[in-house]
Amino acid sequence: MTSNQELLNWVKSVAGLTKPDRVHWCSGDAAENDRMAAEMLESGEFIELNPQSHPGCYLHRSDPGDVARVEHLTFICTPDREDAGPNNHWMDPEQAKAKMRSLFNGCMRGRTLYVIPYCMGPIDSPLARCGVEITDSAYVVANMRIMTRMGKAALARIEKEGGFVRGLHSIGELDPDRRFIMHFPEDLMIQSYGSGYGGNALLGKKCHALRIASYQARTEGWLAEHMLIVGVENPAGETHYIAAAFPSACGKTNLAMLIPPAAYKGWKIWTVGDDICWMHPGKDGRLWAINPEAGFFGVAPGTSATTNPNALAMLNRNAIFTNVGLTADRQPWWEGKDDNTPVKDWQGRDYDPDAGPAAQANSRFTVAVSQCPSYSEQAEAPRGVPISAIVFGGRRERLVPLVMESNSWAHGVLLGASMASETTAAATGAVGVVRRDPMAMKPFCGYNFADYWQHWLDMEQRVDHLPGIFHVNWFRKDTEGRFMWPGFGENMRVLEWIIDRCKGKASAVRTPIGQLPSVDSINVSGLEISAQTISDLLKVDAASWGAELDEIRSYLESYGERLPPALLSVLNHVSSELAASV
Ligand code: OXD
Ligand code: MN
Repeated sequence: MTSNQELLNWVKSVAGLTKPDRVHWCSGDAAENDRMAAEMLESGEFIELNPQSHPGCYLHRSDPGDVARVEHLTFICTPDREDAGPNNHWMDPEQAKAKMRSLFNGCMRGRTLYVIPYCMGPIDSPLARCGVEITDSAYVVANMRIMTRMGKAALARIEKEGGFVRGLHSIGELDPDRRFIMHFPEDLMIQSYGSGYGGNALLGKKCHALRIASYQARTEGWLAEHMLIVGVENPAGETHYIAAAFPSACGKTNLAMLIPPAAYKGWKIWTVGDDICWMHPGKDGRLWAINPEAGFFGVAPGTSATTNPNALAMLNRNAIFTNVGLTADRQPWWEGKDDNTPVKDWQGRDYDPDAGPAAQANSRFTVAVSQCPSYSEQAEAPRGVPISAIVFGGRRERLVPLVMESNSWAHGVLLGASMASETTAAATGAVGVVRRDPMAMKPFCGYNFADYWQHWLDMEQRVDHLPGIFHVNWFRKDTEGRFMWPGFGENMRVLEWIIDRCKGKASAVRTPIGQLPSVDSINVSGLEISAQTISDLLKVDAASWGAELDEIRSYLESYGERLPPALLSVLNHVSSELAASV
């Protein structure tokens, strides 16, 4: 099994508590995967998709009450409540452990306990970190095999290094009243009960690579962020890497594998990651990033040959689909995919367009990053890729310009800290409501946001050649409610401006809220868009911004004494410049 005594003892004690019928140490090899898939086909957890059109693909239907992350049931458990901060739900660690102990007691009777050693990041990267997830869900094992470097190699690394993050998961009874996702950052430990879904159950993702890793990153002097990583290669063969943070379901996956428009002949986009980015200060004074994941757990609805042809191309083999519809010839289907007609909806009922969509709004695909046509070879580089620009963004119908650059690093931290977005279906709760989502980390930061912003500010002392910080908004609407910017592949034009700014090439106009492109510095060749629309996309309405800054101030001040004074002083500076500009 393993030479790591700590791991062996932990597995033994978990088995003693949960009382499974069997314990299986996952090797991660193909034979194991095939065997488990066959068992899941037998039990109905997997439904085989058309082997001609979708070889190696399966459909999984989750419990209808278990279809998204549950932020209200997700806790950070630190001895001092203040360390979790107002951005997190908090529970006393001893109380949380006792609660979880009683839930886990005997919960795996009749089930198999799977031990999943995994590595977040390239297996030989010094920037990678390991964990072990114990679960009673075969579906979780199959997903973890795609999403992480799982099995023998990860176990060998754990045995060499010693340390690992401990994650214990059981689907329990899938009862929403007995569902908790607990994090114990100081113990590098996660305990999750009562959900089999995505970020609640695949513990390497949000729980480890963001909540626990953000805590580790602060202690060790790096950044664990909710960001995609993309390489932009120009016709001269020069590649710049961009890390970009957007709240859930705001198009990160689409941007990560964008196809440049026809006007960008010779340009290429290289996908390193679509959701999580770990950035470390390098010896050369730059920030170097890895994608800790090995797969995509992407939102299916809306993914089509128009919005994301690269995604569609990678989804015809070795993929798991969760909560999508099914066509008569057993192909996966979701709203916006193509003009096939589904015969079954995501719950396996006969499809009735009047009874709701065929695919659940947060239905997902799980697929290896390496299957993406724009997959970057550099995604495997142990030292990571050097980041030229950090981009923050949100879904805002009004106010926020298409793109702007921060006036300084600290101002960039303010841009990130004051991010806001209209909510989507990725989490339970109301959709379309504006909420503050600093750095897109609101549901994912494992400690007090005030300390997190200080950590971001401190990077200025740690890194000699910091990336530029930008803010984008693809979602601004006109007075008739139509999107003003075409988005998708055309976002390339904004990426070009960003990279040119990093190279000191493109021109910008300095405003109190940031540096905006001069109207003719965004390349619109081949794009049907009026000069008026471009200027509207870049409009800064001082009165509305005054109100926005007031809201940002009261949001930031809700963090009380821990709020970094430097952040407040940048905000004061922006406010007074804005007031002077009218
Ligand atoms: C995700 C999310 O699943 O952010 O990536 O919700
Ligand atoms: Mn995400």
